[in-house]
Amino acid sequence: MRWSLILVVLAACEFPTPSEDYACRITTDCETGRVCEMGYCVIGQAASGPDASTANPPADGGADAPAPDADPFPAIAAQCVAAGYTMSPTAGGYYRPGAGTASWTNAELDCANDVTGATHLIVLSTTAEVSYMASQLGWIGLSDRITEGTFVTITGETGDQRPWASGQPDNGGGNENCAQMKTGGQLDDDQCGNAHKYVCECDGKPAL
Ligand SMILES: [Ca+2]
Ligand SMILES: [Ca+2]
Ligand SMILES: [Ca+2]
Repeated sequence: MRWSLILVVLAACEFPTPSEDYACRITTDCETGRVCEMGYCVIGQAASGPDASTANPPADGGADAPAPDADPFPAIAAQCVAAGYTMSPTAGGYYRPGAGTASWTNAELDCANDVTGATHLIVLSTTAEVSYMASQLGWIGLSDRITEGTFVTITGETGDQRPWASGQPDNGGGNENCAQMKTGGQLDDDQCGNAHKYVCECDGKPAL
């Protein structure tokens, strides 16, 4: 009795046999909305085939892929705004003053953490940025940490503005390798470990 009961239960649980209405050899044997799999029409769309592959050919590598000459900066700028940067119309870029003071290295780390590969201590590209930094004061992305006497920007940008104060840089005490903006809009090299205010810039250029 017990075994026959189990068999009845198993029979009840057996998967239903697809009716002959859904038998097929190829998908065209099936009605719209079904594809032929393992000899039966099952609900679904054909994943590939001559018609599917040529009906909507990718125009440029995919609908979501940007055009090769698309300017990526608007997207980067949006990330910087989300990270707390604001556009300065007079300075011509996106900036974020540091929340407090820090050593040059920690200031740069704070900036670089905002948007990977796009933010860093401000590099004075233009006189407009010099004027902006003169209103903020503190560390900028310029140092001679690598080679004494050779000041380079944190991004490798060249042709930048360097309004050194009279007599600067002087490598005072033999240990001044980081540039700061002082009152009056002039630069001084100072010990990198000193704590100063600072400004971060978002221009899409990575720190080297
Ligand atoms: Ca700049
Ligand atoms: Ca130096
Ligand atoms: Ca100095």
